[in-house]
Amino acid sequence: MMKRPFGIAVAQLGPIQPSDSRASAVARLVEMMREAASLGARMVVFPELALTTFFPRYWMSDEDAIERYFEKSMPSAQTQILFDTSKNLGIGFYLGYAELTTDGHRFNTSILVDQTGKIVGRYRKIHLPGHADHKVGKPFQHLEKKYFEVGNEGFHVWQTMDARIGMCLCNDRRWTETWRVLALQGADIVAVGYNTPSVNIHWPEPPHLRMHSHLISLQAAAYQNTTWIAAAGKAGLEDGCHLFAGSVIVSPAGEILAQTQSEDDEVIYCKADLALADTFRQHIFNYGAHRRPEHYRLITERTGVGDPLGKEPDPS
Ligand code: CDV
Repeated sequence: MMKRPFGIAVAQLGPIQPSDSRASAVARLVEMMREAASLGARMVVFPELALTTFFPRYWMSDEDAIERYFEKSMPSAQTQILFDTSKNLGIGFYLGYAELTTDGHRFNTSILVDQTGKIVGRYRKIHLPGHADHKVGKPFQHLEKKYFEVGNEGFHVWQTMDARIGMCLCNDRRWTETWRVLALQGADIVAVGYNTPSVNIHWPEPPHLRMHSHLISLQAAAYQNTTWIAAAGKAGLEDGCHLFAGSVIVSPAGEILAQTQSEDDEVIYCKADLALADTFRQHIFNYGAHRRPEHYRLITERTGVGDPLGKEPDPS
């Protein structure tokens, strides 16, 4: 089978403190984009909410306080340099940010930008974790259900940069359904940005299990869904709250081929052969030959165990 080489880079971010400016975050991203291009990458993947601190940890009721974390346009004056650099260097990118639409809706969003600096795809996060109420007494909050609406545009794959590239965001990576919907659109690569606190505020989960479930989710997803996965985290101590690192590039065999070593800004790179996914799709995971959707009806008929759609209480 003909090789389909594609240089993938993942740019992990170290912490962004609440007092850090957008300009300083963007400057860090631009520097990593330059490094990714010098390594030979066609695309660089940045984290979820990559322009600010992970603000869903804060209970805020003042609308102005909330809005300052959101982007009203993309590109914006402050992010334009990312698009210009992308075009100048001929490298595409994935970027996560908080989106405020012109009619006032708020989403946790990522965009896919091609090597000419043009936005070719947008994804609005569907599996929002956490809660909408103030959990008084917890060390921090996880208020994605308060600050964001559930994404309204579905999971998609875009034909761009000689590849089929899909997007999802953070918690989506833990859900089988995310990956299958992308796989059935023929995703060669799925980009995923994340911010994962090392502490679970709901139960005393050992930190090593947190990392284990992150990696095993990505490795199993890549293998079972015949895709390369490029996962970029924001890591380190943000305002006293620790986010784990573990940014990785995973092959369709489920192998981790590159992984960050630090909790800082760090670029990892892999020269992927997209044809490896084609090989799996022709044999063990020839979906057209082997899938039996007539036996999968419960997946779309039920939300939770045993109950019809929408009847499950939210345990968070
Ligand atoms: N930003 C996230 O979606 N974080 C979740 C946490 C809350 C578990 C994650 O799945 O990593």
